[in-house]
Amino acid sequence: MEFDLVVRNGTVVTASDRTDCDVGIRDGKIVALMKGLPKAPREIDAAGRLVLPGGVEAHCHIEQSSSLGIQTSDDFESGSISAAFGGNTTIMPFAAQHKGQSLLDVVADYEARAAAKSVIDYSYHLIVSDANEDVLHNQLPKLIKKGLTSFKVYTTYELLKLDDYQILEVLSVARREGALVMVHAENHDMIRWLTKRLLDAGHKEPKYHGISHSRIAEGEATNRAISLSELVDQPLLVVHVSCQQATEAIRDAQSKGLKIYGETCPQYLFLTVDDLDRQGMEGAMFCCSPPPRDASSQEAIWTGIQNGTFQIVSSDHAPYRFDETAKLQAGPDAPFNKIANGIPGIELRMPLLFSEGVCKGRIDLHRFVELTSTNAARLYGLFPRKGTISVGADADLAIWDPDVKYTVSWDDLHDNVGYTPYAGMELTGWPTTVINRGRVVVDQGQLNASPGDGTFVPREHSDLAKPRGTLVREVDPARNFGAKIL
Ligand code: DUC
Ligand code: ZN
Ligand code: ZN
Ligand code: ZN
Repeated sequence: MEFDLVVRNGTVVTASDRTDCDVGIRDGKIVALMKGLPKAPREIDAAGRLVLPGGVEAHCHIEQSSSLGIQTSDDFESGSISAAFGGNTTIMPFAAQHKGQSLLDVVADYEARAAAKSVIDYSYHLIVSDANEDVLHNQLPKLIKKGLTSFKVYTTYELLKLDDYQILEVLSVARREGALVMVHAENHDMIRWLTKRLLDAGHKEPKYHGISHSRIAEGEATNRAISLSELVDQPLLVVHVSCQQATEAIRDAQSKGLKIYGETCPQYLFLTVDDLDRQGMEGAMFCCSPPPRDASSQEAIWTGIQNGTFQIVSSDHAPYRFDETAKLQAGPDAPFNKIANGIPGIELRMPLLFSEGVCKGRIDLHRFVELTSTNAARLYGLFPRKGTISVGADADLAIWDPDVKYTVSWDDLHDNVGYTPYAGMELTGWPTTVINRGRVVVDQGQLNASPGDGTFVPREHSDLAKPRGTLVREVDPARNFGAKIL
C-alpha cells in the first residue's frame, strides 16, 4: 500500500484506545494504523510524542459582529491560524443572524468569507435571533439539509434573546428536522434588574459585570431551558456553563434520563471574578458572559468535567481587542454593561486542559480527547469523519510534545487580540505538529498552509440530537386525549 504521509513511532491515543503504531495517510484520509508501515514521500517522526485526534473547536466567534455592532478582531484567517497552532483541525464558529436578516443570506456571507480565508476545516452553527415563520419553517429546514445541523438561541441580550414560546418553536423545528439546539442560559430580567440597581448606586467598574450576571440568573435560565426541552422531547446543549447552580440542573436532568448536554470553557476553570477587579479598566479584558466566578465554582466545574456532566470543553473564543475598536468602544471609563462580552482562548483551550487536567491528574488522556474533539464531533454530526483516529477518518491529527514547559505570553500566540487572559501561567505540553486532512498545517512553530486551504464540512444529523421518544403526558396523544402536538 502506498501513502502520501506516514506519522511514525508515536503513541496514538483516542477516546477509547492507546496504541504504539504508525499512521498511514493517503488522499487526506487515514488508511492504515500499524507498526512498520512502508516508507512514504513524506514522513514525520513522532517518537516520544502523542498522536491525538485534531481538536474540534465547537464554540468560537470568528469574524462576527456582536448584536451592538462590535466586530471580533479575528477574521477567518487569524482565527483559524490561531486555532491550528493550538491543536485544532476543525472550527465551528457561529453564523449569527441579527434581527431582520435572512438566515440564508447570513450563511452565504459567512461561507464566502470562511471559504476564502480558513486554513483548517470548518462548519458553523446558526444563531437564531429572529424566529419568524419563514425562518422557522422555510430557512432552517433548508439550512439543516445543507449540513448545518445545530443552532444557538439566547435567553438574554436585548437584541438576541428569544422568549420561551419562541424557544419551544425552535426546539420543535429541531425535533422535526434533526438538529441540535444550543442555549445561552441567563435570566435576562435578573441581569437587567441587578444592572440598574448597581449603576444607580454608582457601581460601574468592570467587576460589577460579574455581580450583575448572577449565578442565580444562570441557574434559573438553565432549569427553564431544560423544562422547555423536556416538554418538546428534544435534546438541548447548555453552552458555556460557569457555576454550580447550572451544573447541578444539568446533572439532575441527565439523571432523570433527559438528553441534556453541557459545555464548559477554560475561563470557568482558570479565571475568577477577582480578575475583573483590576486597576482601571483592565478588568474589561476578563468580561465575558457568563462571567468567571469563584474558587468553589471552579471546583464544581472540574467535578462536572470529571463526572461526565459536561461533554465538551470549548473556548468560546470571542476576541475583542482591549482598545477603542472593541472592549473600550464605549469610552475609557464606560460602565460595565457597555463592555463587549467575550474573551479570547482558541489557541490555549487544549493546552490549558492538557496541562492542568491531564498533567495534574484531574482527567486522563482519553477523557481529554473526548472533551476536546470526539464528543464535539459526535454531538454535531461530524463523527467518525472527525474526532477520532481510525481507518477511513479524515487525517486530522495533533502531535503533542507532552513534556515541553513554557510560560503563557500573548507574543507567542497567533490571534489578533493583543492580550491573553492566561498570561503568566506555567503550562506543560503543546501540540507541535498539526495535520488537517493530511496537510501538515503547523510544524515546529511554522505555518505551512494558505488562506482558503480549509474546507466546509457538511454535518450529518447527530444521534445525540435525536429525541428520546419518551413523551411527557401533555404532548403524548396516548395520554392527552389524543391531541397530536409534535
Ligand atoms: N455568549 C457567547 O456565547 N459568547 C460570548 C459572549 C456571550 O454572551
Ligand atoms: Zn456569543
Ligand atoms: Zn453565549
Ligand atoms: Zn460564545
